[in-house]
Amino acid sequence: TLEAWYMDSSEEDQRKPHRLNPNQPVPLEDLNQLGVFYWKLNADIYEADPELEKIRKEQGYTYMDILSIRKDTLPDYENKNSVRLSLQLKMFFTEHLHLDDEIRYILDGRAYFDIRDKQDRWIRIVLGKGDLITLPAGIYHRFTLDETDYTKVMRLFVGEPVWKAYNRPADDFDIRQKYVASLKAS
Ligand code: KMT
Ligand code: NI
Repeated sequence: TLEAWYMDSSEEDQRKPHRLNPNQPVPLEDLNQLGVFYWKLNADIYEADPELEKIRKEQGYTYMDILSIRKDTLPDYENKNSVRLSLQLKMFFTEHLHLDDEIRYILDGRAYFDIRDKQDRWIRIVLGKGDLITLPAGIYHRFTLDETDYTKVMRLFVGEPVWKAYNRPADDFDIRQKYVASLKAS
C-alpha cells in the first residue's frame, strides 16, 4: 500500500522525508477524496504486464515514455531519455498544476509527490518500485527525488502528451475551479 504523511514546514533539503513529529499519516481513502488514485503493479514485468495493459486500455492511456532521473552529478551518455537534473528538478519542485491528469508509474528507485489537501496543507506521498499514481488535473502538486537521488518513471497520458505546468497561483484557471468544485461536492 501507499505511504503518505503531513509535512513539516522546515526549509531543509527537499529530499528528506519532512515528517511531523509525531508522524501524521494520511490514509489512502483521504488521498482518494482529493482525487488521487493508486495501483500496485509488478514493475519487473512492465514491458509485458497484462495488468498494466488492462489499466492503460480502461483509462485510455495511449501514450507512454520512460525517464531516468538522477541527481546531476554524472552525465548519463548511455540513456538518451535521461534527464540531467538541477534545472528540471527545480521546476518539478515548484508548486504547479496541469490541465490534464498526471499519471506516473515508478519502475525503479523512489520519489516523492507532494500534494495540497483541502486546507492547503502539504501531504507527502512516497512512491517506490511498482507504484502507479494518478493526480487529478487542477491539483496543486510538486515532485522531488528522495535521498537516494534516483528514480525511473513511466509517464502515461491520454492522447498526445501535454507536459505544460502552470505555477501557482493559477486559481482562475477553469481546470482549477473545476477541481475545487469537485472537492466541495465530495
Ligand atoms: C510533474 O509535472 O510534476 C512531473 O512531470 C514530474 C514528475 S515525473 C518526471
Ligand atoms: Ni506536475
